[in-house]
Amino acid sequence: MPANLTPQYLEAERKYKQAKTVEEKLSALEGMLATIPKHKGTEKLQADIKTRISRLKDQEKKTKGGKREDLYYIKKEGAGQVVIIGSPNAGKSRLLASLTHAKPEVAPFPFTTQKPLAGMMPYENIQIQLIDTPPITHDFLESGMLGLIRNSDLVWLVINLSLDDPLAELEMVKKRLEEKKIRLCGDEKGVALQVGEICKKTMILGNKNDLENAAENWQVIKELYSKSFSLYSVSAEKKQGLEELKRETFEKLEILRVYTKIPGKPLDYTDPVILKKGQKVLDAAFIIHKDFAHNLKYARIWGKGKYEGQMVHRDQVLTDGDVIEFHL
Ligand SMILES: Nc1nc2c(ncn2[C@@H]2O[C@H](COP(=O)(O)OP(=O)(O)OP(=O)(O)O)[C@@H](O)[C@H]2O)c(=O)[nH]1
Ligand SMILES: [Mg+2]
Repeated sequence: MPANLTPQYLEAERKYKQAKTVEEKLSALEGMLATIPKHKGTEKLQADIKTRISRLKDQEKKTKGGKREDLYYIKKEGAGQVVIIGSPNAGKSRLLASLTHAKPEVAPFPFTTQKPLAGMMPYENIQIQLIDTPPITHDFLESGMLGLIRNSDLVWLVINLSLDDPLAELEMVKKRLEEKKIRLCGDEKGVALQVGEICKKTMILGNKNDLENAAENWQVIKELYSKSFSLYSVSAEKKQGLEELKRETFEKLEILRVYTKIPGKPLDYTDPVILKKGQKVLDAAFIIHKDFAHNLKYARIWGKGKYEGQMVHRDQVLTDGDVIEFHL
């Protein structure tokens, strides 16, 4: 039977032939495996690729002693950390490039991204950290991805709406993570989890909404998922829907921005203290300095639903935009 190899496969094979490092070779082989037509005529070739992958992985372990995992530890910066995940070619890297100053490689073939890359997305007067990642497929899920996702504050699951069956990709990614005890959760309360399983707050992004098929595919995904998840249709390329995406991401992160004022000193609106919804006056004082918190007598607050300069206790719950003046 003829193999009928696709241009995507041939492109991945070309990358493999040019690859110099183990990392590049592995990534190219994963690309070949993801794009090879799956039928009897290619079975031998598929097995051969899998063998080469496992040999290279062994070699990598021996020479690096697991260092690859370290690439996946990214220190949190800014007001929250969002990990961008999805299947190959979904537009994850384009999204990072459109929303931050980072310069990821973007290309029309799968497995372009080989390791995570962070960028800072400005939103009003704060910055939110976005992390672009290598793709997830049936055969490929870097182990470092699991820690990265677990440790993040929010996940964007990016789906390529121009595919014939984007729903299958969405479900594949969810399932692959569920096998590793990470449940991508939407807005539903009280999700029943398995022992050891964690729930990670997720927004589903239908990308490439500028292309054909997108509207129809989006309708199908909406019908099935809009009850349980927050869904956003965007075009990373044409920069459509990105403002709303930023606003909703801020909401999902459940962040509070408060401005602290020291009596007699001017107020600075450019550098808010970042807290989580539900946090109190005392938590804001702690962030400034622990001595501040210990010596705090009371505070005055300006903000929504309060009198101007209202006197409050240390356990007063804060609202986004509050100004606090500490009295020690
Ligand atoms: N028309 C259109 N093309 C897009 C859009 N977003 C990304 N692309 C194109 O889709 C291709 C893949 O984009 P990438 O950002 O590299 O995809 P990725 O998800 O990072 O892919 P991997 O790194 O392989 O996982 C590129 O040719 C992009 O220019 C979009 O919103 N609309
Ligand atoms: Mg990429």
